[in-house]
Amino acid sequence: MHSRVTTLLTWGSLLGLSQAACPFADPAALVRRDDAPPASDDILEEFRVDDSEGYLTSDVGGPIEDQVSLKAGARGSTLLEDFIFRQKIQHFDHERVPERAVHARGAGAHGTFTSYGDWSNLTAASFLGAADKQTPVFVRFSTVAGSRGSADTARDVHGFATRFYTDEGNFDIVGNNIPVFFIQDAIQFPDLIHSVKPRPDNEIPQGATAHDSAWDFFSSQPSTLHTLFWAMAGHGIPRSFRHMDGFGVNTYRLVKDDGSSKLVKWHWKSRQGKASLVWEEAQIIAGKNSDFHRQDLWDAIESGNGPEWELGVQVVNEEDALAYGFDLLDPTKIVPEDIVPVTKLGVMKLNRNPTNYFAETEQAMFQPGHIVRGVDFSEDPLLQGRIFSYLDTQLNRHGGPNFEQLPINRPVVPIHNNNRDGAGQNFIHTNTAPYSPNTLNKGFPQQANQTVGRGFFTAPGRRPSDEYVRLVSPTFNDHWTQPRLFYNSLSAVEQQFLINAIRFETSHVQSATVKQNVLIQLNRISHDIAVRVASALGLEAPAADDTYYHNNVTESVSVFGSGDIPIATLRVGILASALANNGSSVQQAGELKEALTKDGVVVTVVAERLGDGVDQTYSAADATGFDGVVVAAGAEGLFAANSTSASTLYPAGRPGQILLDAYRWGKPVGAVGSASGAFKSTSVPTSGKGVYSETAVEDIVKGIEAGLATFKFTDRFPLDNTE
Ligand code: HDD
Repeated sequence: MHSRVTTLLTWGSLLGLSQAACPFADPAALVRRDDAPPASDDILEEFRVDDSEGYLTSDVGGPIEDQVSLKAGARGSTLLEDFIFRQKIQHFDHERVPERAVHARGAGAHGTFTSYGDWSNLTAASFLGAADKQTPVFVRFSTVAGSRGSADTARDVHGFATRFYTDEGNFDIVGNNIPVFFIQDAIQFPDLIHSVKPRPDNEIPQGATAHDSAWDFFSSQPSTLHTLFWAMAGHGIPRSFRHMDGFGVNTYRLVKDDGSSKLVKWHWKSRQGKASLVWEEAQIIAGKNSDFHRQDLWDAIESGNGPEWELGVQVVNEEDALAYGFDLLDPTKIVPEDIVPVTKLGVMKLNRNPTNYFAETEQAMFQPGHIVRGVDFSEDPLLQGRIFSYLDTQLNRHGGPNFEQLPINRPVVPIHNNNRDGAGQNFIHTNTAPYSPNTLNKGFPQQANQTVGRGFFTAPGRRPSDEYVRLVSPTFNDHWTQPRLFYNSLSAVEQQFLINAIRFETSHVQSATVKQNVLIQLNRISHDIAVRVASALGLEAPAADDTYYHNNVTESVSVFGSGDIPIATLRVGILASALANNGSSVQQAGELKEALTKDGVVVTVVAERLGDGVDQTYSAADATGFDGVVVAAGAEGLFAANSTSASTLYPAGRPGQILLDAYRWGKPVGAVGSASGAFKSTSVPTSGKGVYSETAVEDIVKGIEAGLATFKFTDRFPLDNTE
């Protein structure tokens, strides 16, 4: 490991930024830097410690043995003198840093962003300054409410935080997979989080909003309703991190070289498509594999199928901030994509897993305040508060002000300023005049501004809107129009899922007042929703109030039904028998596997025991691990209720349970030839959408692949009988 400072100076001189020949003195030298930092697809390489050879050492380098402590005799007390013992135990005692107050559970990955073009017509941001320009990125996905060890598939908003290591400093888009937020003013964030976190007395429930305080807050603070609806729909339980879109949520500004600006909303559009689990499936996964999402991301990257998202913006003229019937500064509103389409600026591919979870993912410290030249904030009061909160929280997590020097947080450009000292200072500054202005260091580092040094645009063109007040803007007052827009834009079955989710959550609420308040708020969005939720709670819905209702719809809010999900990396389980029929079904499973694998599908052959073409046992497999299930001919005997092949190798009825669950959760299911008997034995209909019963292997492959692209056959889920 060698010093990063050396490297930074090397890059600095490559970029014309070394202290010795500072270009800031000469504006002519300030040309746009379209060349990305050198070979930076692995910016952490120099910090890695390779333990593949050498002796164990103490923290200060002396070779040691550390398995037995120093004692006063073989049976004696341990001696205080044992510095090896003390160092080892002390380090262990301090291994943890405080987990994130929210978004504690997450997984990260490295990748590259590639700009589609020169976007200087929109922004001076250098990473968007040229076609094919590449910028290293690190992304961390997360859930919000659960603690670090909670289950991945808890129903929740999901974090989608991206850091661009640009050649003009770090730029973070700290977003979510839902385009809106619960509150409009950052000062309410502690209230929101205290209400959704577990009860203060018994710390129950973990990573869930199905409890009184969450719904008390939601129903008392109607700004939450829009985000709540997205979370209660499929967006709260995505199939994977790869299958969700991302949003910057707050409105930002893009600023051009001439200082003019536009308002923008950031979007990440998944190239894997959007897909979600269904609730029962998500609940079962939470027990079967609480690492479901991080495993999926890791496996996809390890197999060379790293996920991709296109970065886009919705661009709105400054003077149009109020033109659409809501305020662009209000983070509880979407700008409907049918009104302002998304302009795609570039594509991000994640292609490398972290080498060390703690050093990279846990220590990644994102901030909405990390912006680069060409990006500016808006006056959105939620964003304004976020700019403070993230900086502050990093101080708490790291224990000192030098967290930006951690390898995962360092920019790839040199740092020159007069910030000094503090716990964990890594840099060895040579400037003996660390203040500004100075003459002793010839005025360096010099001040940069909009005209010299490619400095930040400081709030270009921004003016105070009015006098100081502690007031919610009247333009923020409508909380019901957009939840209804969202609901109207869902398919009938998605609407049903949303209602079922609210029924599930509010059935856990004890307080009669809270339940009544929930119905009052739902009724302002839709009388139908209020009636349907009330019917499950055994309550009366309030009378309809037509003053709130409209029939508008928009696009891009659904997670089911696009029918064109790319099938590569989706998982199919082939249920076979290694013991019946001389294992002929395992042989057929092999043929199915070969054909599906060619198209990138990840196939697991399941049978009673491992070996000879069998990847997994029935005792360990279940439908949560597969996006589709096929029964190979010859295995049907395992599914019969009075099966003679009943085995003690797995829990009774497991093969049938896998098939039935897959069907019930809307997944494509298939059977080859005689295996269609498995459908009958498990009461799975032998025909219908997404059910494939064929005699030829190639026909099953064709069917199941089409079924995977559809992903969920939503006609299998019953709808309420409504008028
Ligand atoms: Fe936040 C973390 C996203 C509002 C305060 N937030 C955090 C993370 C994401 C978001 C993705 C995890 C970053 C990571 O992976 O390390 N937060 C959002 C979005 C918001 C939002 C999209 C609304 C637009 N957040 C928000 C407000 C506040 C915070 C209003 C406080 C006033 N958020 C935090 C925090 C966290 C955080 C406490 C915890 C850990 C961290 O910052 O680094 O400061």
